[in-house]
Amino acid sequence: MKQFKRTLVTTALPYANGPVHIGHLAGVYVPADIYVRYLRLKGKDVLLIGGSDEHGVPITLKARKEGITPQDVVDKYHRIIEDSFRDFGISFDVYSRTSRKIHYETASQFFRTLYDKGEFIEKESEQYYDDEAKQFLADRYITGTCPHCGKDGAYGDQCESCGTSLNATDLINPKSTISGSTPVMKSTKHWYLPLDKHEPFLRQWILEGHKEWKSNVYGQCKSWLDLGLQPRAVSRDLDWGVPVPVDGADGKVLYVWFDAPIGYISATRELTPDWEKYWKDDECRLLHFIGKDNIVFHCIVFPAMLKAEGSYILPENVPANEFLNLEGDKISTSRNWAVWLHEYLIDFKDKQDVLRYVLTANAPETKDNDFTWKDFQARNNNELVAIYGNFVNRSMVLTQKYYDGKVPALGTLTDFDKETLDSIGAIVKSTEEALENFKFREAIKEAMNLARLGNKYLADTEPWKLIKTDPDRVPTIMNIALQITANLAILTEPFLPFSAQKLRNMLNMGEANWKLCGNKEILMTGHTINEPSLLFDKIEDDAIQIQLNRLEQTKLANQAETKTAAPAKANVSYDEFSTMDIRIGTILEAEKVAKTKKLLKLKIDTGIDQRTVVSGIAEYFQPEEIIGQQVSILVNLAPRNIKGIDSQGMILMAEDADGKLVFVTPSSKVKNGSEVK
Ligand code: B3M
Ligand code: ZN
Repeated sequence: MKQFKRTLVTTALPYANGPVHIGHLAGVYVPADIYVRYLRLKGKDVLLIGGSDEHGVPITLKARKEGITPQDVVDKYHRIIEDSFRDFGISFDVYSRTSRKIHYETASQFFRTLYDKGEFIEKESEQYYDDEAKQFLADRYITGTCPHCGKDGAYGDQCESCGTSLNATDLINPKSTISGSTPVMKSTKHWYLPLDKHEPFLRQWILEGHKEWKSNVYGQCKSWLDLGLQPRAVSRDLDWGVPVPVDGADGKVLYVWFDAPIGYISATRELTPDWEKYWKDDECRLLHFIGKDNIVFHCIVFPAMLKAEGSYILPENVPANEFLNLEGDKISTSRNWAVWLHEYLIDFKDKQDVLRYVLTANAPETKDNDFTWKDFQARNNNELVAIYGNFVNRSMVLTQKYYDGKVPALGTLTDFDKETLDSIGAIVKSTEEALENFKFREAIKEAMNLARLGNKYLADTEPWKLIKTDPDRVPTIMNIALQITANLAILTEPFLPFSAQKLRNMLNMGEANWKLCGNKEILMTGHTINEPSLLFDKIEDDAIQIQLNRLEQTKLANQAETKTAAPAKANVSYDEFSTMDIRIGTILEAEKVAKTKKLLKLKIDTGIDQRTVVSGIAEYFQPEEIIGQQVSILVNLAPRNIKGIDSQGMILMAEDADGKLVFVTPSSKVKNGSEVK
C-alpha cells in the first residue's frame, strides 16, 4: 500500500438552514473526528476540515418564509452548528463557511479555470419561469405531483415521498412556490459539466482503481456509472450564491453542489498558506467523510471537477455511512423527528461522550441503523458505567487505599499476569487495525475490551481479599491494573475525548501519545495518581421517559398537522347520491397482482354475485389475512381493466393516522348484499 506523508480529512458541509442532530454526528462527524484524533495521537500530519454550506435553494426558501434575508438564516444556524460541533469535541482544524470572501474567490477561480480550459458546455434550454415573480424557478422553487408515486408536493429536484430524483419538467401540475402560479417555459443559458466525457476515466479510477472502497460506496458508484453519466448543469438562475464569473451571466450563480465541495479547498486556504501541500501534492491522502446521500457528488462529480481542473489530487477514499433512524422512523428536520445536539446537552449535561459512544457503537456503517433511548440508557449503564467506569474506579480507589496513591512496584509475575499484560498489546493492535479500515464500531468494541480485560483481571485476582491473606501479591496486581487504566486513557481518547482527558488528569499522566499504547509500564513505580472521581454515572428510567414522552408529543403534533381533514366537496342532491349502489360484501379470495406492488386481486361475495375487484391495498394487507373480511363495495362503478384484469366495482377504504388504509366495515356483521344508504 502507498505510504502518504499527510492526510486531509473533509467532512460534509451541513446546510446552514437548521441545527445538527444525532444523524449528522453518527454518520459523519464522530467517525471523522475519531479517525483524525487517532492520527494526531500517532503524530501524523493531518487536518480536519469542516464548514457550513450556506448556499442553495432551501436556504433562500427558508428566508422567504421567515421574512428575513438568506444571510440572516445562515448566520443564525452557522453559529448553532459550530457551537454544537465544538461542544461535542469535533476537533476541526478549521470550521469555515461558504459565504466567506475566500470561498467566493476560490470557487470563482475554480469555475474560471474550467471555463477557460473549455471544460464546460454552454447551453440554452427551456426552464420554468414565474411570470408574476419575474424569476426562474430552480429546484425547490417548484412543486407538483410526482410522476412516480402520485403524491403532491414533490419538488423540482426530488420527490421526498418516494425518493426519486426528478427534473422540474417531470412534475405533473407544476406550481411556483413563490406566487403559487403555474409557471411558463422560458429559455435560459447555463453551463454544464460534461460528466459523460469523464465517464471512461471515472470508470477506470473507481471501478478498477478503488475496489477497496466500502461496498455501499463502490456499489452506488457502479450503478451510477452503469446507467451512463449525463452533462450536469453547474449554474442556476438565482440571486443567492457565488455569481457565475463570466460576462453576460447576470442573475446566475454557481449551483450549490458545484461550489460546496470547493468549500473544502477554501477552508484549507483559510487555515494555512501551505494549503497546496494538502491539495496539490500526491503525497497527501484526501478522505471525504459523508453520508450516503452525498456519494455521487463526492465520488463522481467533484472528482470530475478536480480532474478537469488538473492541478488537484483526487480522494483516496470516501468512507460514507448509511442513515441513522430514530426510534424506528427516519430522522426528519421538517417533522422535528430528531435529537438535536444543542438540546441533548441541556438534558444530559457533560454527557457528550455517552452520545459519542452510543453513536459509534451503533454507527450505521454498513446499513441503516436505529437510535433508541432504551439502547442509549443500556449502553451507558451496562457498558460505560458497569465496565469502563467500574474498572477505572476500582483500580484507582484501591491504589489510594492501599498505597496512598503511589503506583506500587511489580513483583514476580504469574502466568495469568503475563497473559493479561500481553493481551493489552493484542487489543491495541486490533483497535488500530479496525481504525485504519474505518471500522469504528469494531474499533470501539475492541477498545472497550481493554476495560473488560481489566475488570476480569480484578474480579479473578480479588486484591481486596488478598490484602488480608497474601498482601505481598497485591502490589503486582495493582500495578498491572493501573497500567491497563493508563492504556485505556490513551486508547479511548479518539472515541471518548472528554472522559479520557479526565482519566489522564486523574492518573496525573500528561498528554496522550499513541506510541505508549500497548506499553506495560506507562506509569512508573512510585508515580503519584490523583483522587479519582466517577467518569460515568447511571442514567435513570425517568430521564429516558422524558425523552420518549417528548417524541410521543412530536408524533401527535405531526399527526394533527398532516391529518387535518380535507375540505368538504360541493353539495350533491339526494338523487345524485342514490345513483351509487354501495353494498356490504365479503372477501372470498385474495392474491397479489403479478409485477405490481400495490394491487390485490379480490373475489367478493356481493350478495348479488361473486365478482372480481382489483384494489390498491397490497401495501397494507397480506392476501391471507383479509379472507372473510366484510367490506363496503361500490357495485355499480363502471368496470375497468386494470393490468389485464376486469375489475368490477371498488372497495371503500379510509386512511388512518399513519396513512395506512383500513376497511370501511359495518359495526356488526350484516348479510352480504345489504345496501349502504
Ligand atoms: N450540504 C448536503 C448535506 O448536508 C450538503 C453537503 C455538502 S458537502 C460538500 O447533506
Ligand atoms: Zn414520488
